[in-house]
Amino acid sequence: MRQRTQVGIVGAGPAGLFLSCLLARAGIDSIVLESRSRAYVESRIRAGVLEQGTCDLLTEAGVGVRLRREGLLHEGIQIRFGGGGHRIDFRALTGKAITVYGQHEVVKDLIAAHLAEGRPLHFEVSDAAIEGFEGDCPLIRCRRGGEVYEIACDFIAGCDGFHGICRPSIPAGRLTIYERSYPFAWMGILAEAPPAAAELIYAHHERGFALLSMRSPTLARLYVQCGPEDDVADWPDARVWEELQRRAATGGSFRVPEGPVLQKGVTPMRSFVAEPMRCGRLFLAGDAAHIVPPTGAKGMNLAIADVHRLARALAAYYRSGAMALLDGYSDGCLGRVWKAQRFSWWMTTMLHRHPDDSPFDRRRQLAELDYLTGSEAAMRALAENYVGLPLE
Ligand code: RFL
Ligand code: PHB
Repeated sequence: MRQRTQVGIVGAGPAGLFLSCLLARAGIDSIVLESRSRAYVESRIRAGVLEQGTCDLLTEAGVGVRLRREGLLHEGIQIRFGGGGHRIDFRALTGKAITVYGQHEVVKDLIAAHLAEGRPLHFEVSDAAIEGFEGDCPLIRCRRGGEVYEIACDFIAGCDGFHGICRPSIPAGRLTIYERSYPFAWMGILAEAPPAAAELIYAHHERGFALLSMRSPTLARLYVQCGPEDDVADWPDARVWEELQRRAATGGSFRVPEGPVLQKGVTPMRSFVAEPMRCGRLFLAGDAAHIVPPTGAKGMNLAIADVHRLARALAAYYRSGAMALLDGYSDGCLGRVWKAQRFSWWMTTMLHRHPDDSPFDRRRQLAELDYLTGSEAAMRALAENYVGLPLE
């Protein structure tokens, strides 16, 4: 079967789904192709922190109703080290806040709106491949229910994440890759337990980093720094709880509330940028173009900012034929991407234990945490990045 659309979108993560939503608002047709099942993408536990700007964009597009009702508004975070906690007050320092709302809930809301509006979205496609994007006839080819399915389009949006097929389809030599890996990873659990505190706690400890987050008043999302090669088998539940308790301990009676572990997984830590985020009529957005370590909570927010810019550029093109915004897409996105890269790298290096650190590095790291939590200027710099830099 062969169909035509204006924008063919590969990937139904936050980037692909929100792009389709914004394009529909501008009267532009799209078809979204996803390799996984609907159930899989709706239950994939990932990000949890939405910048205020991200919430505003989702709300303006009409997909923020449940987010406004069920999302948890947080006006600060706590940085914990040396057994003491230090609150960073986002509201006082920036006038803004963040919302804790699971990425899979955003995905559910976007899919529900998509299907309710009758827009095409195909799950469980296989063997997706793209061609023709360097000329005028981009084509996406895949298999759907065993049949060959082709989509001819004006533009392809590569929203297929870090392991997708769009970025690798760009001919060799066109992209410059900037990359850094880290000598640690995160062991993350979702537990049926109340959150440890009203706000997120980022804990730096001799034994490694720990993060106490949440999804709801009855679901905790918790992470501990682990080795880069560690596997869930290395981390029985009891070991995860023990490390959480030790790393988050204060001098007082603080305990992380424990409960049944519903999900467990390892998140590798990587910084990655592919430049430019475009090749002819193929535009990359979100994790397909860049990855940040999760310590700054920026990945999904960047994906949303990218497609906001892309949708605006495509709308200008379909209104008047103007290419200027499409031509400026990559540079426009990369300014924000690199600032988020810097912030995520900084949060990561400041808060984790680095296996090769010298005693000098160690003292400098503790001095940095001490300076951060004692200086209003330094706390404001963290806060304004964490709540999200202005979209334009
Ligand atoms: P996604 O979400 O990976 O979606 C890509 C989609 O493309 C599909 N796909 C294909 N479809 C068709 N054909 C193919 N050949 C395909 N190949 C892939 C995939 O199945 C998938 O559905 O990318 P997108 O949309 O760019 O969104 C990016 C975000 O998912 C990511 O940046 C965040 O999850 C990162 N992240 C966080 N971001 C935040 O903003 N705040 C956070 O608090 C935060 N915490 C996190 C995170 C990521 C984590 N993990 C697990 C990596 C915490 C963790 C633990
Ligand atoms: C999460 O709740 O999953 C979460 C929160 C903050 C981060 C990363 C992940 O920096």
